[in-house]
Amino acid sequence: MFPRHVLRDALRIPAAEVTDETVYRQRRRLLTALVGTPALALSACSRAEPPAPPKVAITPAQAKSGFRTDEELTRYQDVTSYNNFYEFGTGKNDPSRAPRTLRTSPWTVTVGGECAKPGKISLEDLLKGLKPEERIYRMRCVEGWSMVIPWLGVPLADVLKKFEPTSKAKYVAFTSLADPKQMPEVRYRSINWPYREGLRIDEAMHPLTILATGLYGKALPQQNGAPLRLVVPWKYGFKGIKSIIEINFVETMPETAWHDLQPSEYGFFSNVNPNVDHPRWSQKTERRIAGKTGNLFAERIPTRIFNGYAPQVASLYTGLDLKKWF
Ligand SMILES: Nc1nc2c(c(=O)[nH]1)N[C@H]1C(S)=C(S)[C@@H](COP(=O)(O)O)O[C@H]1N2
Ligand SMILES: [Mo]
Repeated sequence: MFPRHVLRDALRIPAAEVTDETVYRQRRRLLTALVGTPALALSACSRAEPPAPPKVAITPAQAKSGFRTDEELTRYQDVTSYNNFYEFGTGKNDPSRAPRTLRTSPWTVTVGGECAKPGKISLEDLLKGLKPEERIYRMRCVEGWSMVIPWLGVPLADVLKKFEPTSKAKYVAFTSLADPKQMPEVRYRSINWPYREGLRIDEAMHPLTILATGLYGKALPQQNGAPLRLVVPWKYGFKGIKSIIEINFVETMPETAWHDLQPSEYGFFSNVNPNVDHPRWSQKTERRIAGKTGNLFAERIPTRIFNGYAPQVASLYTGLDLKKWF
């Protein structure tokens, strides 16, 4: 059962600023809290572990073929004004319109768990010796739109290796800042703050996975997750956790913000998959926001399995039932 203040906070979300989806989520959440839904409660509790991943080596050439795409880029103005960053509001335009209250310098990241060298480290030291590279990635949001974004970032693997993960590090858990003084929406319970995400260790170490520090050759704007966010191009956008302050190596599958909110709708893996519908909508097509028009009424194009990155990542999931482990 949710504490009373959670219900009150949930009800207080201004309707005008909330998408249908958010309203729906809140209602479901309240219903679950008030009457309890056995099916949801059950799936929330079942934390069975998926089969161990196959040991696969991705050749550098294979990986590199995914680092760029010739597809038309999404304009800077669209990448930076149509966002999901609930800490700054639940509307797509809220994060870009929010006052610049996030203090990104100094920025400290705490790294811990199953590793030989845990510690609290400044962003500068975290990135020391690593040169941000440009990666042009297709990005696909679970809500059905997609973008092509030139990120600046470093391979996550290079950062993680500095902390010497042990053999018990089967997953990596990430946590965002959740400071109501810097992030106005954190006062409301649209999400169980802090925002949390996770990857299996092989996904985290995959060469396509980056920690982004910029886009279009410039530092990340606040609304895109300054100063440091995750980018995993074969997964739905919500895996790309923003404004990261904590990284933990863990032995069991970590809880994630969206799974916590609605386990029947958001799985841990969240690989882009046109063959697995979201319970309330199809995932077969996407609206590509790109080019000069960048408009929201663009024609829908077919969504590809693993967002088109199957040559690079499909082997990570050999033997995994993608319908079960969505
Ligand atoms: N901390 C945090 N990270 C987040 C979110 C959020 O609300 N809070 N939204 C996620 C979702 S749903 C998407 S689609 C992407 C959007 O990233 P973009 O705004 O840079 O395109 O950020 C993800 N990372
Ligand atoms: Mo998303």
